[in-house]
This record gives sequence, structure tokens and C-alpha cells, in this order.
Amino acid sequence: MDRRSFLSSGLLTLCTGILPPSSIAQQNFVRTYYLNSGSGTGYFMGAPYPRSSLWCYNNRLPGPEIRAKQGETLQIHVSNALDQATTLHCHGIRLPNSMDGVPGLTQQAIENGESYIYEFDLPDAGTYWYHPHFNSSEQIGRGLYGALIIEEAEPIQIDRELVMILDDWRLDEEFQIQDNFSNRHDKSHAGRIGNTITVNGRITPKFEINSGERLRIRLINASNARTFVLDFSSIDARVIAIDGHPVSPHQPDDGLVILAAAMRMDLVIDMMAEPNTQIIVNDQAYGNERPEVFKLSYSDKPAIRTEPLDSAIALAANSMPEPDLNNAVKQHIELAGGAMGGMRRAKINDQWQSIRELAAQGMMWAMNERVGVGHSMEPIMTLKRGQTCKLILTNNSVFDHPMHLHGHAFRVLSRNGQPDPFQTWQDTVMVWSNESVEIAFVADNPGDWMFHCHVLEHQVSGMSSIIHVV
Ligand SMILES: [Cu+2]
Repeated sequence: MDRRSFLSSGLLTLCTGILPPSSIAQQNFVRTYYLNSGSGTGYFMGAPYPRSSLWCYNNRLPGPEIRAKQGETLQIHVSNALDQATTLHCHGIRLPNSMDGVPGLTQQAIENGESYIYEFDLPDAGTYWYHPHFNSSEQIGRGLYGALIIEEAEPIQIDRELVMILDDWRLDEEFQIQDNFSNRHDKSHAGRIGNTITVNGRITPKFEINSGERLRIRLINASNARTFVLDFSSIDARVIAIDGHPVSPHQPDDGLVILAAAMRMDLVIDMMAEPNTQIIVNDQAYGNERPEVFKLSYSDKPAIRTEPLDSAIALAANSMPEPDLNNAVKQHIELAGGAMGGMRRAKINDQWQSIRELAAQGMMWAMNERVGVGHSMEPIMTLKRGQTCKLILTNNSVFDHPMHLHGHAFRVLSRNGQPDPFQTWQDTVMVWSNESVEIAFVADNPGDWMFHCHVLEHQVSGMSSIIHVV
């Protein structure tokens, strides 16, 4: 383990003594981390199974956990030892545009041998993650990601916290990653769905717990395309946050926790079964095949309490700007394309082309009949700073699209006209096939912000756009 990744420089600048007291009060604690992106190896199964070749941060899978407190400043030094360029995107954090890590849009890519320092304040508590925004399908797909945890100023009482980064991999018989990234089939269908699920880089890991404990589980879906439908029906799990943002604590419908690519969910569970009990959580997303994802294994220690902990589990809200729906700019965005989708033509670089011509260039998807190419394109809309925007996202394709907005969080208002019961704050929202989802946000963060599908093979083949905030 790289010790430097745990070094945090808590020192205020040395010259604070000569600043007036008001300036001192405004300076945040700066927490510093070092990430080196390069090649590495890891055990998905542990010995005697073979090691797998990866791309990862600090030769670890997942990359080192970055942890800070709400209100602090985060500084991340990224150095690049990959034989291609990279960047770092801190997914879900509301940060200045220049720190967003989108090459060709907010910064130049970090070439091999170069480094880059990201620094920004942390307005919101919650569960986030970091990953590259360059050649994303392959770089994230080979293991470049890690958890980014922002602790609440006033935490809730728990006994144990488990951070679980879910992923799926397409492995061959030697446990090596198949290198058919962004192939035509994956782009035009459901993306790169793997054949092997891991949690924190391990296949079906076992987490040891004690009877009576209150757990907080932070789930992060780092897979390229996979939706997880985790079966928590045998335990009393309550959802307390989605995409980092607090939600009224509630049990998931039918005990199923649905996590589209790039989404996060925080759960609180009181583990009240007898010592030596084992619980297996499996994934029901893909029909009858129900792979085991992880195990919660009670130790033989006597219960630490016999009644669930009696303290509130609701998190304090982050201070989000509330959308003014009566004065919102409305925009319909149609998501179309893909196999069996019926899209006949779309504009690419301002030229109409038939779906055949587009497919010949590896492009399969469009937003409002425009194919997004790379990260530099005309904005799909321009918003004045402070304006509320209501987006009506309509999926006219046969595949599902988890849509991610950079630099903001939005409220999920409704699905197919039915109000969302929790009006959740999210940065990634699943728009299922043939569904229409309404979201709203205040465009309070100036800059060019990507709005794209987080099925990474859809993103690279056209389902990508920019929202410009002036
Ligand atoms: Cu998509």
C-alpha cells in the first residue's frame, strides 16, 4: 500500500499569522491524496487462482479510498504512468468546471509521464467515486476507479461502515480481462456486461460482522454498463442516501436495491440475527441467473445488543439550491438509437447521416437527433446562471440509459407522469427503455458540463452532450 496516499496535509498555509482573522476563518482544512494511474495486477479470487493484469491507481484495486469531511478542501495529485493519456473525474461532486476532469473540454488530458493537481472544496457530504474521463470504457473497465467518501459534519450513529464498490468484468479462462472494449455489439446493445462480478476487486467476498451491529453500507456501481438489482429482502435494509444525497429513510421496494451504472446508495441495516448466521446477497438483474455478490457473515461473538440501536438514521440534508419549477426552462431530450431502435438518421458534426453511415463510423446513439462526438461539441442547451431547468428525458430505444449530469445534482420529479415519492437528489438517473423521466435542477455552476449516458459504450458512440451554464 502506498503510504503517500494516506498522507493528508492538514496544515493551513504557513503565512496565516499575517492575515486578518476573517481570512483565517474562511480557510478550509486541506486534505491531500496522491494517485498514480498505471498498470498493476490483482487477485479476483486469491491464490492459487492466477493474478489478473489491470490498470489501476497506486497498484491497487480499487484505488485508495479518498475520504474527507464536508466543508474541507480536497487536493488530489494525479500522475500518469499509463501508456496513454488520462484525467480524473470526481463523479457527483459539485466542483468548479476547471476541476471536472473532462479532456478537451475542461482541461488538457494528462499525458504519460505528466501530472496534474485537482483542488476543490467539498460542499456536500455523501458517497461519491473517482474515475478517468478519457477512453473511459477501457480505463474504467480495466480497474481505474476508487471510492470518494465525504463524511457528514454531524454523522449518524453506527457500529461499522462497509464501502462496497461493485463491478463486473469480462474475463477469459486465465482470469485475464478480454480486450474487446467498445466493440460494435456492446455499443449498439446494452454495453459491456461482464461475466464476473466483484466487490472491492474480489469475487463474492465475505464481510464479517457481529450480531446486534448497526451497519452503514455504501454501495458504488463502478461497472461499465451493468445494472445491479441486489436482493436485501431477507434483512431489514433502509435506504438513507442516493447518489450521496440524503433521502427519507425507507425500505427498498420488495427489498430490492436497484443500482444503475455509476449510481451510489447508502443503506443502514441492523444485523439482528444469531451469531454464526450467514446472509448471501445476490443480483437479480439478469433473469434466472442470480450470481452471489457478497456475503455478510456473523461472527461467533455474542450479540452486542438484542434490540436495534435506538437512534435516528436520517442524514442532514446537503444545502442544495431548490428548483423554482414555476419559472423553469423546459427542455425535452429524446434518447434514441441502438440496435432495434428505429432511429433512421441523426446529425453528426452538423451533417445529417443515415444510421448506416453512422454505424460505419461506430456511432449508434443520439440525443435530440444529435450524435455526441468526443467531449467538444455545441451545447445541447445554454442556461443562465441561477436558472431552474426542467429536463424531460424520453427513452425511445430498447435499451436502458443511466444519464449523468456533471457539476450539479438534480431532483427526480416523476417517471412516466407518476411523481417520484421521494423527489430524490441524484447525479445519475436511470431512464428505462420506453420511459419518460422528469428531472429539475438549478444551473448554479458556470461552465460546460457533460450530460451523458454512463453506459460507457453508449457514451463513446454518441449518447453524449454538453449543457452550457453562463
Ligand atoms: Cu445508454
